[in-house]
Amino acid sequence: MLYPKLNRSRDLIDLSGVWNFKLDNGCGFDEEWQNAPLKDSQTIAVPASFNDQREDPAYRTHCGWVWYQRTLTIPAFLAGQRIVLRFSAVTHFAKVYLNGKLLCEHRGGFLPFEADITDKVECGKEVLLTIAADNRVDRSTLPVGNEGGTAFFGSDNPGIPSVELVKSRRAPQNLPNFDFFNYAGINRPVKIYTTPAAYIEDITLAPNIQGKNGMVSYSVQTVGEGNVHLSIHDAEGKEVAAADGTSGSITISNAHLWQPGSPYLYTAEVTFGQDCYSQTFGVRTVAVKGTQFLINGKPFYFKGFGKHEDSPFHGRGMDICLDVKDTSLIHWLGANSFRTSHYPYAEEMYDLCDREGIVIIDEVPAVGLGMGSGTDVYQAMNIGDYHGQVIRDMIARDKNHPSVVMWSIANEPDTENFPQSAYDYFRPLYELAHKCDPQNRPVTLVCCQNNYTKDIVTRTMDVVCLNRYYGWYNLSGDLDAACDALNIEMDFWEKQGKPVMFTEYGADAVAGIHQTVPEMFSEEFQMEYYRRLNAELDKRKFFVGEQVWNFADFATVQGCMRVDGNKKGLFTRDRRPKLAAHYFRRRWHQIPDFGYKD
Ligand code: E8X
Repeated sequence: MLYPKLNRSRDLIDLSGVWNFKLDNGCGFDEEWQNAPLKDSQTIAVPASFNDQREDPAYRTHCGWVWYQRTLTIPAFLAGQRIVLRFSAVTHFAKVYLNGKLLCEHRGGFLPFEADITDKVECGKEVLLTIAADNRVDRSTLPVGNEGGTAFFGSDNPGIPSVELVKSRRAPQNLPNFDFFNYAGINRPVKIYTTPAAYIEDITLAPNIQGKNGMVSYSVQTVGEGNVHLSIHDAEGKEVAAADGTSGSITISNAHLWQPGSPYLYTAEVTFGQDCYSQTFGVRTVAVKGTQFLINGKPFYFKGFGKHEDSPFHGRGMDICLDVKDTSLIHWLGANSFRTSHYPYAEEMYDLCDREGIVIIDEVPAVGLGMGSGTDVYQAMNIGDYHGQVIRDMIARDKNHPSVVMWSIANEPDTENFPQSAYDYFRPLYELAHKCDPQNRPVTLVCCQNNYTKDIVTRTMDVVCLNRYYGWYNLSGDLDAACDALNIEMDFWEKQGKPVMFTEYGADAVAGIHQTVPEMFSEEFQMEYYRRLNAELDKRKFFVGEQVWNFADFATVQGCMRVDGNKKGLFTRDRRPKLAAHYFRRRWHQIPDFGYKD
């Protein structure tokens, strides 16, 4: 799916701004709020989560539909063009109305969707655009919500009569089975773009390297009549190759390779009839060989984090200034990568990482797939087809980014309690990800701290990605025991013959808590935790990466184990460095991107 762009053949209208907004009290659809201006509405900023924009507690606790509305007029001079309304993300379910008529619906809060409105609007005449968004998470959504139980890190002890009775009769609540605040609404931009009647629908570019040359196989999906021409330009704008036809292969002589730390982007200028579109790409290869993760044939070492799209006021809303700031901090730290935990991020962040030479592990919102040791979540939830659709859509959106080097098809699913059921669920999804990716990148699943001897899924992935908390959630505070336990597990993984990396390890540190003798929640303990564990991991040749949890402190559900959110950040939520950030800055500037474990 192409990112909407303004160019000589396409117009672009950004609908960001202040819209009208209203929480649904349960009457919205019965009263058909889409048919007329919202009564008693409030102002709301788009794009951004709605949750932090007002002092009304209901904005934080609301469970159900919210309504957004604005008017717009497509300029009369655009008559004759194809007109498309595009949402980069509406969380978690959207119904879109034009002048009260249902235009489209979309399930899923982290990927774009669009609708051709050419025949639905009259250029030059005002239309009423209404979006109903549902913020509920439950057993039918990704991410997964609990139903009638407790939220992640909930504190309810089952069986207390008064608690059980009240839980059965209190107002419906979102009970996320995940450790981040359920920010929702129109979190990413809403745009209108135009194309000529005959247009370019999609472009796929799959690079390879032969000797000094780049070999780029391409395909261009089009609608209508016309001929396709491709012109490849280098970073200086000079044409270096060209081709005709909807698909084929192009050779770029003496290609500049894209690689972490030294990104180089080419641009494929595609024309088709009156339409044109420019798609950047990088010449690079990604592969797993033995226990190595290779980029351009060289063994890469991941230095980085799990992140979140999370900031005060915007919530999970796109904050392009913060994205630029975060890439600056990634370079400041000497890091080279992050995982889009636990959902695909805004497209703009991937473009930024393409330009900044930062590597991405791209993750679907499959988080919370677990219901304890007594329930086979894969039997209890009928979500496999939808899970596969989300994998397809994420790859379709992000396939051309050189920064994306691996797909993660889930975070911390239950792979321990019903191992065969887990394997039967994930094997087809693993194969689907490989099949959908024109570049056939490695595929992984991020494994929760578990009985790794029972888990028969994690070891089948191309890279073993582990979230481990020895010294925090296990053997809490005892770093000698933590190192001992870590080494026992690493001995197990050494026999698997796969590359192994940490996609999470960490400790909460409340900024400002300092101790001469490091204990949990102090900045000194967080730094000592990493210092001790990294010393053990450095001894393992098959260990190919350290992604800490988390880049920055972030908002979570309320819970007895969260003090104003999750404090495992190297930075505070407003990006102030803790001691551990300075530790990693020293460490990571000494560790090369390639060959660290040679
Ligand atoms: C944590 C992280 C959480 O924020 C992340 O989204 C997923 C969790 C650690 C494993 N991984 O809690 O900080 C939780 C183990 C359960 C005891």
